[in-house]
Amino acid sequence: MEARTPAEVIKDAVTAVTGDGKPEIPGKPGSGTPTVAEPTEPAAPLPPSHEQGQPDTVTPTGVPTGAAPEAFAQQGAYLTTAQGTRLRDTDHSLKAGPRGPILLQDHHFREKITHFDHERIPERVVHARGAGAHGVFTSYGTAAGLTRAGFLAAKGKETDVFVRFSTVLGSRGSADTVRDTRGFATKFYTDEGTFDLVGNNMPVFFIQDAIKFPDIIHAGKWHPDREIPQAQSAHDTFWDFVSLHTEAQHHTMWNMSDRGIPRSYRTMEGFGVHTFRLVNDSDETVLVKFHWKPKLGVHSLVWEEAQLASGVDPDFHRRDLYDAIEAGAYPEWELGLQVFPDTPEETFAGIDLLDPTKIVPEELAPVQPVGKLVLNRTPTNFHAEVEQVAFHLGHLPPGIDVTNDPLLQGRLFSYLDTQLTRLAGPNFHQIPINRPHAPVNDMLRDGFHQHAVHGGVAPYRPNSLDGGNPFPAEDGFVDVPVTVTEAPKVRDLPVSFKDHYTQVRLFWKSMSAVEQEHIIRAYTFELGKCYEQAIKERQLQCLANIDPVLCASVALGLGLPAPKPTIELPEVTPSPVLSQVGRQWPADGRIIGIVVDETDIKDADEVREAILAAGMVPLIIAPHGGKIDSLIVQRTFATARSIEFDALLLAAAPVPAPDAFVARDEKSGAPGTAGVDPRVNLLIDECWRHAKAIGGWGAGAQLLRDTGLDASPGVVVHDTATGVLAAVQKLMASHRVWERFPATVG
Ligand code: HDD
Repeated sequence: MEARTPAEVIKDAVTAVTGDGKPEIPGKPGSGTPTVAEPTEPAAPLPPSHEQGQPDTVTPTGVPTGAAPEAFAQQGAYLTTAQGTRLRDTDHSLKAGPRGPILLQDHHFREKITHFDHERIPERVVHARGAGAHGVFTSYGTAAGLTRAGFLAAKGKETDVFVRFSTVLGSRGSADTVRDTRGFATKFYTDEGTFDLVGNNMPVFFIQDAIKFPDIIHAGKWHPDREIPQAQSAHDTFWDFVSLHTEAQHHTMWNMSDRGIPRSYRTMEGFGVHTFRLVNDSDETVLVKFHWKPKLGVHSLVWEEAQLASGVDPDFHRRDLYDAIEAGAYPEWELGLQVFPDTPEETFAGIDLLDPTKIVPEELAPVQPVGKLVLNRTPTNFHAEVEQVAFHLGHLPPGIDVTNDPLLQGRLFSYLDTQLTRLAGPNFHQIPINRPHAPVNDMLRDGFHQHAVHGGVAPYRPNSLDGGNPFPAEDGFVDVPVTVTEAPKVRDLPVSFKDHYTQVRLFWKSMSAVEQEHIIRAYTFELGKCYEQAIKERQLQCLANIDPVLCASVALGLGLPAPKPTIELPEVTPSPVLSQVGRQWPADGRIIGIVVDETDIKDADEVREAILAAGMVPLIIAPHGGKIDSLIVQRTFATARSIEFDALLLAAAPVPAPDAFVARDEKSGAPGTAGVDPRVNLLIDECWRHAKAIGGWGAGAQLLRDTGLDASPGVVVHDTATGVLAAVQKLMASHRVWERFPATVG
């Protein structure tokens, strides 16, 4: 085929669309692009569709609200005002003549614009960026002896849930894959009242006392003068705070570890962080910590992937969650409990259970599974559900109570308080996503945005006018009568809270060599972004008190001397379960990219089917969109980027098309082969650097041989496509080809 210049190709393409190559005149027949006929008169008004009716007649979780059909969000087929008056025109404001000013009397214009002007609500003061989904929690019944909470006690009991995942520091529009803690907040709509488990993907917190929360958040968020950096802890005020408040060192180490950059919400653990108190039918109590264990295992991105994703696809985690649910690969977690005797000391194995900067290693107190969570439905309307969902640690059913953890105590105030501004008033519990699934008979009345039409005349107790209603319940919430020690009022914490380093060392010592290397690189990157020398030096001192190798390696990267520890480094017993390396996981829902081209689609369809049958997601990547034979192309070389794939298969070694808009830079994309499309070389290169399994057959296998990559660990060449897939699947069980580190960019 004769090569054409890009300008010629563009001209041809434009002519193909407009027919005559002339500029398009909107609405003028025959001038090029087809005009779309606007439907004006439906034969008969359409009944409200399922989606239209849903928000008002049932809660977003599917429970009827008892609302009359007149309360549907959208009714009929005709455009109306908010008052239901049908409209003829919504595209032109009412003017004094076609060239005149808009008239103040244009009530439709004013209603439309005023409502639009007020469409946004304040974003959350923290955890502003998030995504949510509906699901079901099924109890195993194994907690029956520990708690009277019905949703945990009864075996097989199903409870509707809504989960919201989030980052902490960034604004609503910030990127998903930044290095940060992730929120993991679950609303259980139990028959006995709503239970909110408002946790994170890390089991410890920065501070021990809630009174410091505004301070750590002011330090972690952007600098107040320029409002940068966005969604980053790599700046001076964050490191100033955590190096001065050394209780933050444990949480900071978790953030610098691979846990700070999860692969997906589906591959994160969740933790209730605090110790809670359970009470059973016999009024016996135990102390517990809540854990969510993902079915797919705990997996992370590598730092370069996280950075790429922030630009290539800032919605990376949100998209992954919704794509997985829509593909039927429902995310799953087991809820588990670490159970401790409820002793007056509130300690276990010498660990203060009220200190939210401490974990209890699972080797000392195993996590006992009590139920399963499956997320199986995406929201219908993001604002109505994900933005308006309101979590609160005080939403507790009978059988679950709080402890005196000073962070938890403060949170009990903050979550109710924040909704008053964010959701504009005290009636946020009536917003559909927040409506309990248990019958509500409170004595709360009136207030902004009151949706209920309360009957009766006596919202007080006791009363004789409303027949005594509502009545106190024998099986109501139990405030466990914990004895409060007689002690003077103080602004202080227990002495046991003063050890800020032992468990940080425990975490460091529990990491594999690869994970330790990632931690060193993360500290070096973040501190390298700070300007103040004094802050770097102070943080290095904290690292010296954790581990000399860690400190020396980061100091080397910063070009600063490594200080000596100021404390005696404690002996610690590592907790292997904290490491993400060395275990095998199911590959359900993982994504495999398959590179094909016109010449080599042999076997690609068969492999695609086999991937689907294994519960994974195949994505066909080709030089152009549309179809190649019967194979539907899902990504083109222009739209595919390696971050999306957990493994890469090559059915072909595509050469750049002669007329493609591809810079033919044969130096780029190493390791690669000259003559191969550079975007394919880049895919292979990134997948290799990020330690992903790579496989090829036919021309794909030859390409891997030509590059010499076939000798690398985790690169599979085979005669048959099915042979390649089987080997790649095996490799994916450990998530990454760990042997390929440390050659990888971390
Ligand atoms: Fe918080 C939101 C988790 C300490 C005050 N927090 C919020 C969310 C999560 C957490 C997941 C998002 C909820 C959602 O999706 O709507 N927060 C935690 C964890 C903590 C913690 C695991 C420590 C163990 N938080 C904490 C403290 C305070 C707050 C100590 C205040 C004293 N958190 C808030 C808040 C937010 C919030 C300001 C913002 C939006 C909201 O509550 O509803 O009230």
